[in-house]
Amino acid sequence: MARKQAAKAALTNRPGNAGETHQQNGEALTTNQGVVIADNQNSLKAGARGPTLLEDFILREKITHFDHERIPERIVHARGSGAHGYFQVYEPLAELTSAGFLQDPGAKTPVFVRFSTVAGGAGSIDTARDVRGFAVKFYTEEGNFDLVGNNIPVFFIQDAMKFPDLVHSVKMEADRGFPQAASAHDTFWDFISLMPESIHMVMWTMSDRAIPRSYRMMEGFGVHTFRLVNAEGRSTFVKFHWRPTIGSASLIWDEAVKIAGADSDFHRRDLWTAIDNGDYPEFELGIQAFDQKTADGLDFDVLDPTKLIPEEVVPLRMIGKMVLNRNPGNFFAETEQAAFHPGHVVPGIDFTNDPLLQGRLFSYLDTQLSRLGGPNFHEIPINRPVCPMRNFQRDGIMRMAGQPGRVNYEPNSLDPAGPREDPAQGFRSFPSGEAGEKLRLRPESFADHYSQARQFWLSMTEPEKRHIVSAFAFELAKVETGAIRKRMLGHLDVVHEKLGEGVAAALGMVGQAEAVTPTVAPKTLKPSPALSLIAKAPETVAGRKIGVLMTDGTDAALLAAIAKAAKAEGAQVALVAPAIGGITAADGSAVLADQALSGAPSTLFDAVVVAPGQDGVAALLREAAAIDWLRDAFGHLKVIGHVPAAKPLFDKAGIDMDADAGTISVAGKGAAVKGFLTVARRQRIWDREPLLRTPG
Ligand code: HDE
Repeated sequence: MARKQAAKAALTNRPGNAGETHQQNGEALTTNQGVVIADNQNSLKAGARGPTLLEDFILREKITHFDHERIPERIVHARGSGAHGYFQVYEPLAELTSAGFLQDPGAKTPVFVRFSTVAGGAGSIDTARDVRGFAVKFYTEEGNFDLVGNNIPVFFIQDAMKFPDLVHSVKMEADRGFPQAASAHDTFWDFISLMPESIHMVMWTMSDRAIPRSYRMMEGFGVHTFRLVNAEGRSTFVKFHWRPTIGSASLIWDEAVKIAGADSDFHRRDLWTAIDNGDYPEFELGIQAFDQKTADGLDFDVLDPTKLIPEEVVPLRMIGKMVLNRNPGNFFAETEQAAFHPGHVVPGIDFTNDPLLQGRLFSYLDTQLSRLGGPNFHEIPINRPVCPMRNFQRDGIMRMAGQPGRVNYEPNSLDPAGPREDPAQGFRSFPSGEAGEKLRLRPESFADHYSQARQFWLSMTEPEKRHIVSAFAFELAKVETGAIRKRMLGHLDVVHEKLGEGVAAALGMVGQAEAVTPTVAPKTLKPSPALSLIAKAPETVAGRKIGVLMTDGTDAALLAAIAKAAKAEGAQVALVAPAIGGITAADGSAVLADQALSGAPSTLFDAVVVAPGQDGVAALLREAAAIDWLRDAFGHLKVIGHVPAAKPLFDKAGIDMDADAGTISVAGKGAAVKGFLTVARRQRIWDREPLLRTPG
């Protein structure tokens, strides 16, 4: 207390700052050694205009700490956003696994999740076309289990040996340092065009999956085949899946590009805001569990990470739910310092010989050493297990644990109470029989690179197919080297002639494909409807955001009706006005704006209402941002509610107020607003798309 008063006195009595009040009610500011700081504004100088003194230990401590504030960013997945929550299993899974956190439906296991993009740096945009990381750390009573997955169920390469090449090719080109967070450049497509095993994955990255609407609306996948092992030691193969309970949704490419400019933190902000509003993201955990016999019956190898098991072949069993209900208190301490590792498993979960997984088991521990500075990163609070952790590892850079005593080895007789191995409870690797020659070889069973790529194509709805064609055309149009484009067209012809033809036409390169002869001719597999996002999209506005454009003279009762109806369906509403100060509604009431038009283009919303007042609309006609607001909403296939007063704006934008099922009058308030929301549940008016853009 005395210290606090002294600090206050120091703050208010400083020469040159008389009368200023800095943090009157806070605790005293101190150095890292706990010394109270009297002046946090001025360095120590010899005379008012003299040189700064080297003895200013307060300045030097502060600046030195600042100079070292950054740690190396992750070489991949550098840009990410984290959230805390919990996981709860639906029913005991003892028949499949001995893992304790998968037994008790009454128990909540704390989790920390980090979603990420892969290619860009830590400060890059959120809406890049890219794979998203979906890493979950379960703090179980038996140790931490990390499920370090992606939002796409397959991967680019089959063997860890190729990972550095893949990543080098997709990152900024080495000489010029661009493009950032983009695969649309020569080195990436050069590599891909020479790696047929990557073709299946690029079908996914060119699909809508690679431009998710929100981290809350993405599926997640463990990718590799793992094992669950029960108490009797029986192993079952397993693929892990996450499913968002509000359904998956994606952006439209033009929208993603524009959002990148309007809000480069779009996904980070969305996740943060949803949790802040108590609108907690939820994901169900599903598994595909199968035995060796099923694995043997598949026409691909379950150890090959470029293949998936269609849900129609091995159905998904939902085993539990994850709820994300707390934002990090400090981004750096939690999200940045979180250290995930596929090798963090608990008894009852084990690996397979997937050669990509095997390589990852080495890589993640290694990367933490350089990123977090040494072998003690497990002591950082975000990484620390919640169960006891005791062993004879000692010392090293940044060791926190005191670890008193002379016994730091085992076996020992000097500390009978010290930690000992426990064969009954301890982790035991599944004793899979392994034998073979030492060799560097890709198994024959990994050789079919195109069948599942074709299956993916055939499983897509028409809009999704259009988007894939457009994405390939966009990316390849950015490739300067013609030979690479031609090689890629050859691969796409093998995937499916319609795909190859579509992309060639969009590029204006019909007939220029370089023929590719696959080692294994692709089979035409049965489509898997579960692979399409649009086909299984739930009709809902839950978790979505509705933007309402208002001006002076807007009907306040309409705004209230929209807010009420949206709330009832779990959607958020943002009121957008020409100025942040808000508007005077038709009834004379003042309505505050959530956002100003200049900073809130319609790309930030899932559905919109154009609700100007009779007089207010005139000002909008002079605002390019207002005209773009409407045009973009229409171009991005959104459902648009309107009032009669909006007519001049529609005319100026060249859009018919009765253009299609997605342009709806809300003038009737209650019932009309409900009608608007019912259509908005469809999320996009796909029929509009072919009228607005040709693939390419
Ligand atoms: Fe990663 N990966 N990866 N990866 N990965 C990293 O670890 C690596 C792979 C994934 O939010 C790094 O801590 C290799 C597949 C996620 O912190 C690094 C190989 C899948 C994250 C690394 C792969 C992933 C990473 C970078 C091929 C989906 C972000 C920093 C053998 C199943 C985790 C770090 C987070 C991060 C290596 C392939 C997912 C360098 C060598 C396949 C979600 O260690």
